[in-house]
Parts: sequence; C-alpha cells; structure tokens
Amino acid sequence: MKYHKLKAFDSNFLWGGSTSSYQFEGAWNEDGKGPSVIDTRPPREEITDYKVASDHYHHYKEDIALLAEMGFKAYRFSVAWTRIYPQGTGELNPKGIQFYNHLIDELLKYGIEPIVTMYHFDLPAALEKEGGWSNRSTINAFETYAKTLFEHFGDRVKYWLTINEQNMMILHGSALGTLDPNLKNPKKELYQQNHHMLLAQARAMILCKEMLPEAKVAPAPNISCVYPASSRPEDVLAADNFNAIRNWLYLDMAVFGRYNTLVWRYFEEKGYTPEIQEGDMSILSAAKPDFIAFNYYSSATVKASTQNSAEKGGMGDQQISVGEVGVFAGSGNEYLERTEFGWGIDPAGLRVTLRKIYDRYQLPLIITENGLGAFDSLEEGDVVRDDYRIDYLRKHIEQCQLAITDGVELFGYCPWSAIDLVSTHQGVSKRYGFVYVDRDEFNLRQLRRIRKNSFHWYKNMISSNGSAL
Ligand code: BGP
Repeated sequence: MKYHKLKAFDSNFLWGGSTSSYQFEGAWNEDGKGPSVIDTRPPREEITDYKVASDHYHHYKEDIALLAEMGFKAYRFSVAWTRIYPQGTGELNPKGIQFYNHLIDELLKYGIEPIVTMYHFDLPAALEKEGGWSNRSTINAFETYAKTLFEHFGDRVKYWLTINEQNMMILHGSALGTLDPNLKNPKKELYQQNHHMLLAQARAMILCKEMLPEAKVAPAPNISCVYPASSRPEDVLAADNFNAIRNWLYLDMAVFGRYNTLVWRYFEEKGYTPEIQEGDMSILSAAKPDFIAFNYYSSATVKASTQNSAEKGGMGDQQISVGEVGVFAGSGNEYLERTEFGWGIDPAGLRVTLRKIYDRYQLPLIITENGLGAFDSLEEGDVVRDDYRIDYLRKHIEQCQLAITDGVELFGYCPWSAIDLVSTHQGVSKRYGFVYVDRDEFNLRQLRRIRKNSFHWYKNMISSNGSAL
C-alpha cells in the first residue's frame, strides 16, 4: 500500500541501542563473578575470547555518557547471571548487585530508560555441570535469579526481557557457544531444554506481575519473516514449516501458552516430543507478556526439501539457515544484498516481520536488535566512516515508520550494538557499534572510545524523533 502521509514516531518512542553482558563487560572473573558457559568453552584460535571484551565493567560511566550524548531514550543491556549468583544459585554476590545498581543509577541520571535482559546466552557453568537446561532444577534457579533481580532493581527498571533469542540457542547453539557438548541426542534433548526454558520464562513472567505490578515483561526471540523461494505451493508449505519452527513455536508459547500445532507434529514425526509434567501447561498458559521484544537482522528464504542428501550442509548461524531434509531447504534470495559476513540485507523484511508479529499477537512491539556487522577501519584523526551502517539503519528505520503507518504498535528501536563489542562467533573485528572501541582480536591497546560517523547521524536522527533520516 502506498500512503499519502506517514504516521510520525510517538514523542515517547524509545530510541536506543543494545548490548549483552558477556560480549561487552569483560571483567569475566572480577569481583566475585563466577564462570558462565561462555567462559568455559575452549577459545577459538583465530578470534578473541570474552575475558576483556570492551571492558565496559570499568568504562561504564564513560560509555553511558556517550549514549546520553547521542540522546538515547533507552538502553537495553543484560545482567550476567554469574555476577549475581556465581554458581547459578545459592550464594548471592553483593558486588554483582552493586555493579548493576550503579549502572542503572547512571542511566537514570541521564533520563535513559533501562531495558534489562535477564539472560543472554551466558548460563552459569555450575548449572551446566548439573545438566543445565536439561535439568528441571535450572528452572528453579532461573526463577530465584529473576526474583532477586526484581527485588533489587525493580524499583527502577520498568522493562524486563526474559531470555534473549531462546530460538537461536535451540537452533544454532553451536555457533553461539551455548550448546552443551555433552548432549548425547542433541535435537531431542534441545527440545526438552526448550520446554524447560519456556517454563522458566513463564515462571519469571508470573513472578514479575506479582512483585512489580507496574513493570512490563516480554520474551526476546530473534524473529525473521520466512519467504518461500517461489510461488510453488510446496515452497510455500516449506516456508510455513520453517516459520513455525524458527519463529512461532517460541512466541505462540509465550503469548498463547500452547505449543504450535505444526511444530508439535514435527516433534512427533522426528521423535523430539518433550516430556511435559503435570502442571506445566497451566503455568505456561497463566503467564502473559505485556509486549514482545524481538531481534531482527534479516529475512529467511526457503524452498521445499528435495529429500536428497546433497541438501545437508553446515549448521549455519542466526541468519543462515541451511535446512532440514524433509522439512525445508534453505535458499538464496536474489533480491537481497549481503553483508561482508553473508547475512542478507532486507529492510522491507523488517516491515513484513513487524506486521506478521503484530497481526498474530496484537501486543506492543519493540525491536531490541538490528544492525550491520562490518570490518570498520579507524582512520587518522580518529575517523570511522561507517556510512554503510548509516545506510542500513536508515533503511530499517524507514520501514519501522511504514509499519507504524500500517497500524503496528511499535514503541522502540534499540539497534545492535550501542558500542562496539565482541560478536557471538566472529570476533571483535565484526563491529556493530556507533562508538568504535580501539582494540583488535589480540591487542587490547587503550580500549579508547571513538565516535563513528554513525554516532553523529544517530544523534541527529534521535533529536529529530526520526524525521531527519
Ligand atoms: C544476536 C545476538 C547478539 C549478537 C547479534 C549479532 O543473535 O543476540 O548477541 O551478537 O546477534 O550476531 P553476531 O555477533 O554473531 O554477529
């Protein structure tokens, strides 16, 4: 539809940016922090580990001042579970509480709304030792952890996100480093873990409502609209399959409290059916999110599976889906350009995704990640000409406005990442931030913060409330 006039962004629209604790904070074993699964995985030779990352733990004041300078209305960050409970459960670490108290207070000093992710890939290693998400006691540990966060930070934090990209941990855990290497029958066990995570999320959502009636809580999956590679009905069916497996499984449960029908049949067919204990479904259906947060980088395109073994490929990553024989096969999309890291660039796909999610769930939406990973270069005089990033963000923001004009209730945009940090599996050289952090894979240099071109552009864009794109 072509509109005569676009709706403006609301005056309270939450312009901001996102990070996650393990990719940004560093200080991996300081002040009582326990190890997470990210810390215990063997490091990869060609890229950095997460021990120092951007050293935000020691730079948070300077970092928040930069966000304030850009005019951020909101900042989405995650709490490292193992700073709060070094062993995942049991003894509380007061220094962990103190760090996030300072961080939140610093944000509020500048009028920046904190949006807190409770768990972003960094499961406590001590819990993994006991079976991690395969063990139902991790559900209790998560609930206790959530309760602690609500108790200590709930007086100041209004927006809570439960679990970042649970769908990617299930589908691409090996790329993310979250997959437990000890699983014997990974797919089957992963869907059991998924069930437990859904329960943990539901219990946290219920608790949030009880403890903090004014607060708002949401899931935070990675959602990409799935296109059929052609109008061939078989391709359309394959796209439906993948949409259900990749996207709707997670949101249907969070919002409607039930398993998606297509996915349930897929589980039965493949032998992945999770064990559901008495009472589980009533907890799942009692939990209701107030809004939906989602991360969007690209669309996905799939075609019908040819059922032949040549289809099998690698595992892919968050935005590269290889396929599953008999269910769907990944396909290219000739209409899209790609990033230097092979992810399709599809701004209109963001509008499609917003419309689909809103149409299906009728809840307010916020984009909690979206952005361009690139090899930025620091030029003489502290200049980073990341005009390609400005182009990417501008086009996606245009599509947000179109979606709002379509009638979608979108209340915020927090691209990835506020400041440079370490990618999930492609090192620190894959940069996303508005602020350059001067380090490379193995040389930490001074970790100086340098404003990129996109910093100035975003600042101007925010001050115009989205009209100066
Ligand atoms: C999302 C994750 C983030 C993040 C981002 C970019 O899947 O939630 O943690 O890193 O993708 O991905 P990558 O770092 O792999 O480029």
